[in-house]
Amino acid sequence: MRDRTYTADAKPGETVTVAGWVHETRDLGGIAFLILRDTTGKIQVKFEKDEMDDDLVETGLGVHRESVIAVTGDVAEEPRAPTGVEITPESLDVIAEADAQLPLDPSGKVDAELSTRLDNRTLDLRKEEVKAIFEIRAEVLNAVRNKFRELTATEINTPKIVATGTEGGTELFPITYFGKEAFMNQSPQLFKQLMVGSGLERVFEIGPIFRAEEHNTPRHLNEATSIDFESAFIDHTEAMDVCEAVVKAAYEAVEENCQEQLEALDLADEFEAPEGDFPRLTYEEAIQRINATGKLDEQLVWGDDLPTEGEKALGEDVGEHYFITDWPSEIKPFYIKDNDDDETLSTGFDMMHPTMELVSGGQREHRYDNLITGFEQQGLDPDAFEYYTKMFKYGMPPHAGFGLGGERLIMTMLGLGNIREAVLFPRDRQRLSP
Ligand code: AMO
Repeated sequence: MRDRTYTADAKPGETVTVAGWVHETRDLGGIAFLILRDTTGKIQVKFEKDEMDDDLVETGLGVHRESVIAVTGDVAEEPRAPTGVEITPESLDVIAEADAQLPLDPSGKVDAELSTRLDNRTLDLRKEEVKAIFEIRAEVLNAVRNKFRELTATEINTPKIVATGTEGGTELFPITYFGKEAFMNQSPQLFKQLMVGSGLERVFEIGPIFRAEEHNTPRHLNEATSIDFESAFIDHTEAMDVCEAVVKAAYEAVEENCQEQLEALDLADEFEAPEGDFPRLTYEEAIQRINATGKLDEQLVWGDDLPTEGEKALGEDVGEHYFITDWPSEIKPFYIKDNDDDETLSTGFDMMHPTMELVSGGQREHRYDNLITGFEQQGLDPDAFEYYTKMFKYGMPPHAGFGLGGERLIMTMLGLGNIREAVLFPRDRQRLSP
């Protein structure tokens, strides 16, 4: 529609054609109103029954809510209208009539279960506060991308159909690939590492990862968006600096560019970009602090992975984003380099929001022999990864990087109760469609 005007741009004194959805109609007798909604907002359309063509009034007031219509008419100031202006229609076209019964109420007056919302995402995203989440998500990804580019990283895209997994064998989704077994990739880990040895040196990727985890929890997805970074000639502490800069850039962009969306989510007053350096705790300090909270039934000992309740207790204690460093080597994956001074410690790190883990990263093992030993120690067959290991024989620089969970970043930023709220069409144990 070339001559369409967004409702937000309709100015008093103009004659415009607006197009969108029938948000509601209100018939007050001699006068009636229709509220038309588009992506920029809402506008009131006024029907003065005695002064207008009967057909026009009948069509305008008879059309079902959520139908798509176009209205042409004069715009006038009207302080009592929701946006201060209203249109007196000259013509009204019903472009796509909606059923009288809708599976959920986009005006938000009637609450719907999350599953009903996810089954009807089109209607769900007609709600301002739901649309706002995805506008913020787009802003976050844009800010992250800009920050990486500013840090001279090149955006890459790596295969999602692979021959081997990297993040634990039980979490792989097998598929059939021309009669051979293949898998959906769990992480671009090995590919991004291969690229630090290429002419690119420093790369990032924003793309899907697939995890066949059995958990059906509010913070796990079976298809998630991973924000990955990897760079040659940096160590894990420099990777942590980049990680911190990227997360801060995402918050700052939302604070600067998404006030309207934050208002729609009722977060405008409390939203704050993190300031100051994120504290860096060692794993040992972390377990001591968790134990000291007394919130766990059993005390944690060296070598334990941090249970969810432990992360929660520590997060409450720390109260801001923080890193956990110096993890025991034995609980970090084969590609993470051990500490040069103490090989029981790794260079792996996690970055945490007070409520959950957002990032894993570390310096990588770039020495061929150590890498092969690492595979064997984790019970993995190095031959299956030859495409990867052999490149370590042809000049692989020291390197480090991280993977940041995109949906967890948005979930924690907006205080969403369920990670599915941050995904248009989530994939979980029960949900494969839409
Ligand atoms: P890891 O497996 O810890 O590390 O994943 C990195 C981050 O990705 C997010 N994430 C998930 N989000 C939602 N649902 C899931 N099932 C899920 N799995 C992971 C989390 C997590 O912190 N290759 C390493 C990264 C690296 O070392 O560069 C990796 O994949 O926020």
